[in-house]
Amino acid sequence: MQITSFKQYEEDYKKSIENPEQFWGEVAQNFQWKKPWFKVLSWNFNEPDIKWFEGAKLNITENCLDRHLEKNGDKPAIIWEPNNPEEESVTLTYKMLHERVCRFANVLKRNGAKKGDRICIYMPMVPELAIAVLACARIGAVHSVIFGGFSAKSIADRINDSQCKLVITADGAYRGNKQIPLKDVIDDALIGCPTVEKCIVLTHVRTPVSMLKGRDVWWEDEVKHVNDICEAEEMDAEDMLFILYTSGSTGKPKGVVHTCGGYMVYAGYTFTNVFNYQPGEVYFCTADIGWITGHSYIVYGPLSQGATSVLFEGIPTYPNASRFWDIVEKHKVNTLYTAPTAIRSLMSFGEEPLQGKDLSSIRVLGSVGEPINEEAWHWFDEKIGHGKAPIVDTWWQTETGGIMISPIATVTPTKPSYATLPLPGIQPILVDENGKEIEGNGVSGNLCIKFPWPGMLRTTYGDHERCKQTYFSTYENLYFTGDGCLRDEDGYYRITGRVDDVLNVSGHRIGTAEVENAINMHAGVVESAVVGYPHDVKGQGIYAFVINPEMHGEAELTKKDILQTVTRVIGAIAKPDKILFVSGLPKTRSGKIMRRILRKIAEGDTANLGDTSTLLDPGVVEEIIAASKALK
Ligand code: 7RM
Repeated sequence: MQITSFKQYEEDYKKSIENPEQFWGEVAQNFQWKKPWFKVLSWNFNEPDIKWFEGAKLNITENCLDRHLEKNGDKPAIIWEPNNPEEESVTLTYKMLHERVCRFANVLKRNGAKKGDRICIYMPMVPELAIAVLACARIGAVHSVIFGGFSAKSIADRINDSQCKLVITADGAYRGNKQIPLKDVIDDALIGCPTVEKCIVLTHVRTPVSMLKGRDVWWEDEVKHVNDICEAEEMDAEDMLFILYTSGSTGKPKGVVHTCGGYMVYAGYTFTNVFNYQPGEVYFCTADIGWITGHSYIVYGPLSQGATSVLFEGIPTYPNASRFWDIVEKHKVNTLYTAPTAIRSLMSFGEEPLQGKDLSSIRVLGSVGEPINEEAWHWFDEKIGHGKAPIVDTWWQTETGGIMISPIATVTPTKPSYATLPLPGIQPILVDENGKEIEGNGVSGNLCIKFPWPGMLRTTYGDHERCKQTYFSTYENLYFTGDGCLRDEDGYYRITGRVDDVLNVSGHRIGTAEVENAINMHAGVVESAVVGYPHDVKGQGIYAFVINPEMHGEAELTKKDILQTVTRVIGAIAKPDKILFVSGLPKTRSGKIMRRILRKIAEGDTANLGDTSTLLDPGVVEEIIAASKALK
């Protein structure tokens, strides 16, 4: 199933469009099924109702573990690199990982988990996180991984939305020179989570934690009570595999649902092709498993292909800005898959951190999460790839399950800042505001997908209508991505960024409405409006316009109070970079905030505000401009 020439890409692409069922049926033969499907695809984008590999039975962990044991049991599956470089790294072979997943799966059963139950995972980037994820899949429980940067309130909202029965966490996490008290945060969250019966706690930093009798148990104790034999639960191709919460343009994050069969096929197929993975190579994706990139391209994609996946606990700048390069040298990394924000941050340290580092193992480079600017692309290409490693700029989303538009390493000619061409099976189209298709090349519009692919979301948990409204109602019969895009003269795609009220801050997806709601929860705040602005390292920064709140002490203190509130309500990742106190917001006569104007002001482009004649009080704009210029 690996594409090795551009001609083959073109042929496969053509075939995937002319006969999608045959194409994906053949791809799916490369996986292990307990029972075959009777229909490859049935679909309806209006409902939406999408089924892939109907009737088929499988367990994704048999594809990620069992099937590799005979030939590759002693091959490394996961290489764990700890936060502290002085500590030993840990290698888990496929045999070891299989054993630990089975054992922990039995722990889950022992604690009352069954097929279909939802389990929340809130853990540091340690091997046990991958083990917990796979153990859920082993018994057919649905995992909902929550990134370690989210607050207790965010966790509680997610746990309650999907009614999780179990939580898996650790005492704490290391992040650079900081420690995060994960169990404390979970304890706060669980005060408001009546569905949670048990909490399994891994010892990692060994900080003191409260352990509630009857609810909390230690991971290390539990694994002593069970053996390591656990037959994989037989799952229907369309049974739920996991839920992953993601931000949209409305206030509340949505639980994106992925199912077993299609997701497995898509994650595995895209992994092996996009990165041109070769047996024996070491692959390093720097994402966190708390995001979709970690799900698909640290855990399921690589392991389904028998690859060696590096799992890194720390951050790019700890103990210094050489860390990634030290890891590359130490583990002889062949593929490095990271985010533009990390590249830009490391660029800012200059070349000194690269001195003496052996990066000669690198064969393929990847970028994900946000548009990559040309400067960062060239730096990555020259300084890291030494002009010899193709860069795959991979465009995709939590909702798409896997990479959609991207070069295929060693096959597709690349172009700086272009995601280039759709992968086989993907039918992108550009539309105008009215949903009319924009044909031809040298055009731009809103990016939609007009045909299903196996890895696409099936619903949003507990609210199918919301899935329909968000993705399938903007344009009839199309999946709407929320991204703007241009297609150049060569038919190459370049993603230009979100066209809705979703921000991309350091590759993290954050809804402006979510941040506004959090700010508005601060006592004394009446109203606020949040927009994004260009930020050198983060891609986008968060700019909050807040109507003069009641102050206690200096304005600067009140700003800090507001940041604290946002940290409590969402998490530190959603803290505004700039807060401007204003006496009013630019509103239309019907009371709608004109974000377009605020965006211009946040960008510092106040000369071209466009039409302001529909504003209720145009005077307020002058005041905001003056105040914004005074803000550093
Ligand atoms: C994988 C991931 C999705 C949003 C998406 C885009 C942006 C992601 C790229 C990109 C330009 C890329 N999932 N995005 N990859 N923009 N080029 N290669 O990031 O659900 O967290 O975010 O991220 O706006 O809609 S996500």
